[in-house]
Amino acid sequence: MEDKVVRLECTESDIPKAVSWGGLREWLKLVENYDLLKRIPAPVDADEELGAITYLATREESAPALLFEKLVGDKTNSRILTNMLGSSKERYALAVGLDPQRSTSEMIAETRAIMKRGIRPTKISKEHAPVNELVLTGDDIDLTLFPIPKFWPGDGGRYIGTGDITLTASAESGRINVGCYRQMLHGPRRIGLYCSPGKHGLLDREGWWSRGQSCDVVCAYGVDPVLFMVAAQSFGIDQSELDVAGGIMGRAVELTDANYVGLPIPANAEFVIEGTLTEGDVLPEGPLGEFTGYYGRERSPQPVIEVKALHYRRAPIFTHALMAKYPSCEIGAYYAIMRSARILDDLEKIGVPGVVGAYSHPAAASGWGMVVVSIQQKYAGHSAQVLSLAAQCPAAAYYTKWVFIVDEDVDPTDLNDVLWALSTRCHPSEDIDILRNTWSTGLDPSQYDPDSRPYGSKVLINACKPHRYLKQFPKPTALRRSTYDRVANRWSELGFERKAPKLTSFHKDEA
Ligand SMILES: Cc1cc2nc3c(=O)[nH]c(=O)nc-3n(C[C@H](O)[C@H](O)[C@H](O)COP(=O)(O)O)c2cc1C
Ligand SMILES: [Mn+2]
Repeated sequence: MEDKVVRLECTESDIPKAVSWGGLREWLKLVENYDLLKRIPAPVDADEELGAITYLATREESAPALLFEKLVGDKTNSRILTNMLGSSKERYALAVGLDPQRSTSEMIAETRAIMKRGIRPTKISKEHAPVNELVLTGDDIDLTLFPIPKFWPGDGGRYIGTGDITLTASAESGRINVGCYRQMLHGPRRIGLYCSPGKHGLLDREGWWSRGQSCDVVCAYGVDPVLFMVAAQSFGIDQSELDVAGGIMGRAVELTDANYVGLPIPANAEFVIEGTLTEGDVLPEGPLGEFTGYYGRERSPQPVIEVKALHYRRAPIFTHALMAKYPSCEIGAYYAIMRSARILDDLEKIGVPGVVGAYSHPAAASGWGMVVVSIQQKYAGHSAQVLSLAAQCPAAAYYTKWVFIVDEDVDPTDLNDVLWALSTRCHPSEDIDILRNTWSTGLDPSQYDPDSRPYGSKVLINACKPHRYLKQFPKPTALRRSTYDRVANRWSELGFERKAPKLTSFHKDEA
């Protein structure tokens, strides 16, 4: 059973100075040592079969990362990694250097600390960059030779970019952005790039286009888990995800000079392209099976990357992210932990007191659908205040439909606990409010017609004990501390294999 201690703070000694691994291949060895990687040597077709195997193997939460070592018809010795992080909080912990045994709440507290560090990237010489093992330019490049998957039967094509990172620079400030945007392969040197409105990669390219210039891009399709995680997480428009990744790892991201574009390339990546986006150069793109468990937006014209240079390692490992219902979605445990950490940061910044924990469960459309916040109630109206603030704070506002507030004795990361609070402390006729026309996405299928989809709505559910009856509210059944200590000490004598579960609250007289 999971340790349920709820911790808001963590000490310096809880967080690592730097991660122990140096690149994707070393990280794979690390997770293999923990029995969290499965190699698949049998030949697998990248056309739907790879997607099907990934989906079936990840229908349970404990599924390992999957390294496909042989792809049907492939002559490039490429390998494909799926479910790199998925629903595994252990693999998340091993990526960011935390103890994989920690509870989800503890990981959220520790994630807050490492996400604040920020370390700028460093440059290494081209000769020392592993990604330069093989370099091709111009007509020598043919991306169609590599095994590029089509995941779902209704996907609009083969997607080279799903578990990718995409670098662009701001034409004004030079800030380098790292985003994860899907990329459909059109031909040997042509890749479609889909960025939603407001995403930094889109704003960057429009900045170049408005000056009459093409926009340089660098994309990597075999990346370490930290670069992938920060690329898929939104940070401030002026913030470089490269600095955030360095801070999380406790050491600088290593970059090297490109051959063609005015951007650096990640020196330890497996497979990197340099290219340019020119205004007006578009081709039909999409759809792609999405994190919602549905196909996303309709096929539409999207900008095309003209590929100028290719850098890769021998037997490159492509990282690919299956988008599917939980627990098969690549955006799983890591995203839930990071999003929850950022919600707690936002609430702390606002200055509201008494916040204890928060969690966006990944089964709720990759953590976007639902947020639970726990507080220690300090005054009348406190729970309603935090509930509203949580619903609209920057880290939680997008998409979220279900916002719950619970007392501090309820662990937001434990759905059983949350359902207990909902079923015993919430009085629906008093405790439910609805916000309308809120920030959402065209990918939410719940509104038909699709034109009204970007407008969402949110239910605010107060599952705290009613403040005016806090003193009289029925006491939850809880063990006497002295009895707990006595039986916990005899746990193995009683024939149980593990330690007795930790408890955080006890019978009132002795609390
Ligand atoms: C596997 C995966 C695929 C994604 N695909 C897209 C996409 O095609 N277009 C998009 O705009 N965002 C996509 N996202 C979400 C962005 O990566 C995310 O919003 C990120 O914050 C973008 O970086 P930015 O904030 O620097 O723009 C995807 C995320 C993941 C994990
Ligand atoms: Mn960004």
